[in-house]
Amino acid sequence: MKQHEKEQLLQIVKSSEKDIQADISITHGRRSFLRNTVAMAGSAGMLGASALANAQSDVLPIPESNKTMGNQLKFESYGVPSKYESNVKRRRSDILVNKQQFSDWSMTPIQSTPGIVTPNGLFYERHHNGFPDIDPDHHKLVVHGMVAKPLVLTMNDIVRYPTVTKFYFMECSGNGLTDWLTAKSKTVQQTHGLLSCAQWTGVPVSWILDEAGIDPKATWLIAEGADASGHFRSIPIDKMLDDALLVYAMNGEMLRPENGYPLRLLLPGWEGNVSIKWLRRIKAGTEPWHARGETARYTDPMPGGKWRKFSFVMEAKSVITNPSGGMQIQPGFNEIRGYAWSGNGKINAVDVSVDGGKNWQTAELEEPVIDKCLTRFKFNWKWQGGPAQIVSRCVDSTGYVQPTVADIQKVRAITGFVQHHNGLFPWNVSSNGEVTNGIG
Ligand SMILES: Nc1nc2c(c(=O)[nH]1)N[C@H]1C(S)=C(S)[C@@H](COP(=O)(O)O)O[C@H]1N2
Ligand SMILES: [Mo]
Repeated sequence: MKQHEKEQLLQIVKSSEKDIQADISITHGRRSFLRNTVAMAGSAGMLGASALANAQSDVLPIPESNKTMGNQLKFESYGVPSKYESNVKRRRSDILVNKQQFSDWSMTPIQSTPGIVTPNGLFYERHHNGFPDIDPDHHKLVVHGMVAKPLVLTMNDIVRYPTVTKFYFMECSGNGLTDWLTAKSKTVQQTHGLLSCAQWTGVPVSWILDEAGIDPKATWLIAEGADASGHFRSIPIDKMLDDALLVYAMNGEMLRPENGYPLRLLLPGWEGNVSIKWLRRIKAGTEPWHARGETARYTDPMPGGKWRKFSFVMEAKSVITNPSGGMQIQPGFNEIRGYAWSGNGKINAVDVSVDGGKNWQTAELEEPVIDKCLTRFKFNWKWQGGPAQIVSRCVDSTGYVQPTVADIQKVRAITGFVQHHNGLFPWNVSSNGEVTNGIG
């Protein structure tokens, strides 16, 4: 390269230093967007310059990591994320801070989980009395009550069945409970982080019930955990025979202790509370048992002071995760990203509004789009500066549209610890690019 060319190049690199950061995110973007951005930036040289810089080792100095030996492999280790990602962790709520950590929850940083799978170390936790340490060699599952042949199954018995592996989301019915009355969680981790998604492996409950010779007159079952809360719930038999799974693995490894090791129930699309962890017993009967978890808790207030029991399904819901509360955005291109999910089926469509719901545009759904699983949506937004309110709205495969808060108020009372709240959730963007909770 001739000297004057080099100087010219250095000049371009210098003047576009600020743009290099933008460039990095652009190379992750799509081609069509790449073209847009070049036009938007009004300088076709911007992309070319840093691409050249990468090729020119004398312009972009060779980093230390190229010159020194790498870290040695650690055999027989369990890998952990880069130390530079140490901010990505489960967190508790800032709004409701308990004095103890037994009946408590931790939330998933859904602003920092690309794709649809929640890594096991970030999967949200909800325990009613801590989590036990159970030796799988001593764990047993009993199936009894209205069955012809009661079963006692060890973990060895259970893993011998043929396997079924499925992607499903899990959401606590209390997800967002702090935000509808007095509000003001700051981040999407705190407003929506009792939500995770995994690839689960296990055995259909229907096979086990079949083997036990379930009485055709049985209509309800109880499932009970082996934890200190002795948590149990009554479950209608139709769900148990439909898609309920006895799960022992998630995301390519055995369950984590926090998530029910060595065995949990998984009721796809239903409130997390019925997916009993550390499962030790399933009993068949003809009516619900009116467990504490379905009387004192997990009931919905209705207009007129009544309470509704057994609201199992988590109805269609969506939320924007990027940008979201606590972030700061720059004018120009911002990809709006988020999750949509429905306990009743697949996500058919997601709309995004950048003016607080006055106008809606169609977002792109990222493959795969799976039944009762998190679905990713994306929307190309050019923020011109100036205040904005961004919000998403989803439609599921039954045609159900995610409701506004006003829609929910027509059919339910919003009071106390609001459960099963799937309302539209806006983020405010101020003219300096600050993103905050937009619940009025
Ligand atoms: N045995 C037992 N099962 C349980 C619970 C519990 O405290 N004990 N918590 C329930 C609640 S309220 C939820 S939301 C989910 C949370 O599952 P996770 O901790 O794997 O996210 O587990 C459910 N199953
Ligand atoms: Mo929950």
